[in-house]
Amino acid sequence: MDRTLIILKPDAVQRGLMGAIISRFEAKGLAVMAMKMVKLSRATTEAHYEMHRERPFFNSLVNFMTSGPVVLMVLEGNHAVDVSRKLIGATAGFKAEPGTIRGDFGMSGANNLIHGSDSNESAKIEIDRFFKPEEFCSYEPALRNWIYDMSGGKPQ
Ligand code: IDP
Ligand code: MG
Repeated sequence: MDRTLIILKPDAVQRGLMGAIISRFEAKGLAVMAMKMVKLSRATTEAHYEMHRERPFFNSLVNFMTSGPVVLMVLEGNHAVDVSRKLIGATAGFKAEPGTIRGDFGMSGANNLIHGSDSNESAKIEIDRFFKPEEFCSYEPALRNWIYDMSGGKPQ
């Protein structure tokens, strides 16, 4: 199964949207394998958004991401990265399609509620950045055999 790193940003926490957002991933069939609420340090946030360092919004992005608690989650499922990015929607709330998380809950291109890894490679780096191995709960999600056809040994 594939994994992705999700961050519920400070606006999602402050606006009371944690439950509504997490519900969408659960209902879709992605399994929560690790989750915690933390306040990010500037250093960790800068590393996470290093590819945007030269962009004009970099400083305000780091200020925003460190302005309050966030919720970090690791989601697991077949094609977890692509499926999550589709549920999340386009970067700016005013452009994101209705039905997506950003399209339904936000207006802003900066305060856009949620981060999701954009490839399997970045998911691995981001999961290792934010979670220690012992923070994962080892369990077999009970609904897996109903969410997927597992008769061939791998999810279909
Ligand atoms: P993504 O989160 O959809 O992958 P990226 O382009 O990787 O979008 O940008 C990272 C984050 O930086 C966005 O989620 C958003 O919070 C912020 N951001 C992106 N573009 C802008 C902008 O034009 N103005 C202000 N903030 C932006
Ligand atoms: Mg991105």
